[in-house]
Amino acid sequence: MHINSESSALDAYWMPYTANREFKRNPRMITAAEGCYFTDADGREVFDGLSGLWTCGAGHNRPEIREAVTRQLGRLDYAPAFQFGHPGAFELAERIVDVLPDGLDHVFFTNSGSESADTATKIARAYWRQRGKPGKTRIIGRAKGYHGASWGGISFGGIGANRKLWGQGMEADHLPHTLLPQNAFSRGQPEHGDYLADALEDLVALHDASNIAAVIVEPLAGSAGVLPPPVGYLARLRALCDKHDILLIFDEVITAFGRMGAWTGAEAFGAVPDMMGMAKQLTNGAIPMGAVAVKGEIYRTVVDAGGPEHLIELPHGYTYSGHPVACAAALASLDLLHRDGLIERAREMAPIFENALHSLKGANRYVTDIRNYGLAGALTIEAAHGDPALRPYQIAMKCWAKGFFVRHGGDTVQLGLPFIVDRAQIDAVINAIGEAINELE
Ligand code: PXG
Repeated sequence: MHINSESSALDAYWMPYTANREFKRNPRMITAAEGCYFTDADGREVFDGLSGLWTCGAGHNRPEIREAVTRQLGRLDYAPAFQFGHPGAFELAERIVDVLPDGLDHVFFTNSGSESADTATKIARAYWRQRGKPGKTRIIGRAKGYHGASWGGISFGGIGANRKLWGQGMEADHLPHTLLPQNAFSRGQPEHGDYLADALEDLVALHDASNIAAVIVEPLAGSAGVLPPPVGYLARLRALCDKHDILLIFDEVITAFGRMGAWTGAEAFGAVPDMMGMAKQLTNGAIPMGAVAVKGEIYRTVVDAGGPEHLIELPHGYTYSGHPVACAAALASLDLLHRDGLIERAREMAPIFENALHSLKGANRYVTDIRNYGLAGALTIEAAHGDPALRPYQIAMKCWAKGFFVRHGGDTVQLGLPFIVDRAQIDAVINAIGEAINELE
């Protein structure tokens, strides 16, 4: 197959979340990866500034994960997920619980972040029904939230571009987002905006808490362009959910397993949800897998109300829930995070990254905001002729040409550095972004 010029060879594949026409005219084909670098079809090494898609913090092609996957495939390739088990899934659930805040002590496996968001919100409704409150069905998300591409995710998600094509979704409401102009260029958690959590009171006044099942938010909004929570915001949201008997779900698909310089966003920001969705870094991106952790009371309520013991308590799950090969990859990945101290490493590198990223303030035209936490960061770029997406796209393409993969999304350029990144690599990617911005028309 010719991958550079013969666009007809690229026609059949309808690529996800991709500008298909542009890509097929200008393919960026990745053929190998090692550590912090991709190799492209021309044999160039390209620095991976997003850890895959926030997935590969431990670096690419780690032999420990590769070997665990190979071993597992040689022993047990698949076991039916329903009504039968295999040891890896039970071990992994325990190992996940070990690194989560106290209380989140049961784990349901999915295959993606979207399925984790769907699963958590379905469990929320099941929980209230089994507690004798079947009216509590409404799910509240947040503007600029991203919870995946399923009907649930696009409904309680809050990114307009991901919603407008589809029309009617499921019922959902949205809290206001936390991107305040007075917080521009904050380092780490912004100072202003904890009061934005109080908008939940308005939704309770509108619908009554007897109709509300759960609030779902990302502790740090990722896809919308790295929005760390204002100081005190998540604690305030937690207190309001407690006050009104509403479950709080953290979507930690990007934030869990090290990106925040802590095991979870809950740990980093000091607020514990009732349920937590995970994916991405769980297997270091090597095999698709997601998970939802829930508090014991939620598990017990649903399971104890399940009727006779031979009946299924929660008629929910996926053929590949807890897939043996995914479990093997996740166990090996968790081993690596522990053994190599990669959570601490991410925490140590975070201030170095913060300084480098914020050096782009003022030095460059068009940069209207810079945000960061842990090893996640983003720049907001001024719109060109009313098109907010154009300059971020141009910056990302210029970076790619210079040998750096950075993410462009909406009016932002985003970075999610590998936990194994070093100072020189941080400086190099920041310099490339700075140059790219200065080269804009
Ligand atoms: N929740 C959150 C918080 C996410 O970030 C999903 C759910 C959906 O996960 P799946 O595995 O179903 O795609 C995500 C995914 C980006 C980017 O660059 C982010 C995601 C996916 C692709 C790109 O911001 N997040």
